[in-house]
Amino acid sequence: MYKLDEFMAELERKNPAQPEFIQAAREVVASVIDVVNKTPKYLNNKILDRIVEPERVIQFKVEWEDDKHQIQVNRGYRVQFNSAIGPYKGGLRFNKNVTLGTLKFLGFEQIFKNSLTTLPMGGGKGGSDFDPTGKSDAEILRFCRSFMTELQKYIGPDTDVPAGDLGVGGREIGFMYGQYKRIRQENTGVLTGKGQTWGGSLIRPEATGYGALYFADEVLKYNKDTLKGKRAIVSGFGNVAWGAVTKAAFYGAKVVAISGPDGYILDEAGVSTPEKIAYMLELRASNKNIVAPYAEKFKGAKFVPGKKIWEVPCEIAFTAALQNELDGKDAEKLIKNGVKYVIEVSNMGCTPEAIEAFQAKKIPFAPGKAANAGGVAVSGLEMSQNAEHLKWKASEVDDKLKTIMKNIFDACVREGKQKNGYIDYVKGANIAGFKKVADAMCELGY
Ligand code: 2IT
Repeated sequence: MYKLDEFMAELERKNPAQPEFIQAAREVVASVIDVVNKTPKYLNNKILDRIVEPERVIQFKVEWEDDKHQIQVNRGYRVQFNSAIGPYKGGLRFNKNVTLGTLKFLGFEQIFKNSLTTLPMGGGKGGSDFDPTGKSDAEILRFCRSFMTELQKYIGPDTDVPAGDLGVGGREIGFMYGQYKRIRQENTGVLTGKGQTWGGSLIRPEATGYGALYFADEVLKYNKDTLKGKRAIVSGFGNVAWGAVTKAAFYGAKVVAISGPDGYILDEAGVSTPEKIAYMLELRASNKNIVAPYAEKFKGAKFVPGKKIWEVPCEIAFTAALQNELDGKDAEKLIKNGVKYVIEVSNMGCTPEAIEAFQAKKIPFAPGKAANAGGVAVSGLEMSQNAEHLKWKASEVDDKLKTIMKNIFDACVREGKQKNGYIDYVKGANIAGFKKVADAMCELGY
């Protein structure tokens, strides 16, 4: 029999200075421990001990030359966490705060998220402590080339298929895919999130944000409610926030705030016009990592420097920036201001204290590994298209994405419904994602 505190103490001892990984692991283990303890095959297979250990961790040196002809050194990683149900799949994050612990948390989350999509994908994550802020395109190109020169040794279309994450978008995927092709002479789907003329899937850029809104739509419908007319806020202003704002506008919800590391934008008229939504992409492409210019461009919008977006009253809050961006205090503010639904679109966007606060008030809370799975799901569809050397229509991909998000929602309800009728989406997502991977691991032997 497993005991939560004992198991976690040992995991912490083995993984010192990796608090994000420990946080992600504790949440999953706490959700599944009763199921594990009641299932002899999981106990006999030592399934928890085995699932928290990455199959492989690769760390490498990335040397590149900046525009001043100075040599720069960064660290690159790929965490190949679990391949029980398919090739490792998960993004690459370029951010100055990236450590091995960050990528282990992301890789661990990815195992269960990918399992939830119903597609055959294992879990992995990679990246670098490279900081794209303020870099020129030429510097980004040289970094990406050097990064892929090493990474290409460890990946392949049926082995490990990276994609984008924070700091890695279409431009970076292009530079890395170009180098992969140069070295390996292969036009295979070794990365996803590719450009539309060289193997990318339609809807992939929008997929994470769209998927999150499809999920939110299901949550609201389940509560006999509708997105139409709802006042919403979306943290972040990157690719994911952009997709979420676009689809929120489609459903008739009014997004009144977005945010960046410099503060947040309050736009009571709504961030929902095509011009404003397009401007989010421009802001991101500038490499400056700030939202302040939005308020200069659009009259009536206000920039609030240095403050967190969660003080803005709203009915639906979407996290679409970073892990632990919404803590217990933020949750109290949102609750006081009458928040009705919280949809985590960033990976582990909420601290355990925040989740506890929402759940204590019976506010529906959708965790990232369920709500943001649309991104990796369409990555999986991109792999399918690449494997059959075809490209599907946008409507075909979008329909499949919608079906996948509905399936994830149903799985959460099935595994997460409490006696009082409240849906614990955290537990539901963790149990449903876990079972498939654990069963596969049992069947594959050790
Ligand atoms: O967090 C994520 O699911 C991603 N960054 C997307 C991963 C992918 O392989 O598309």
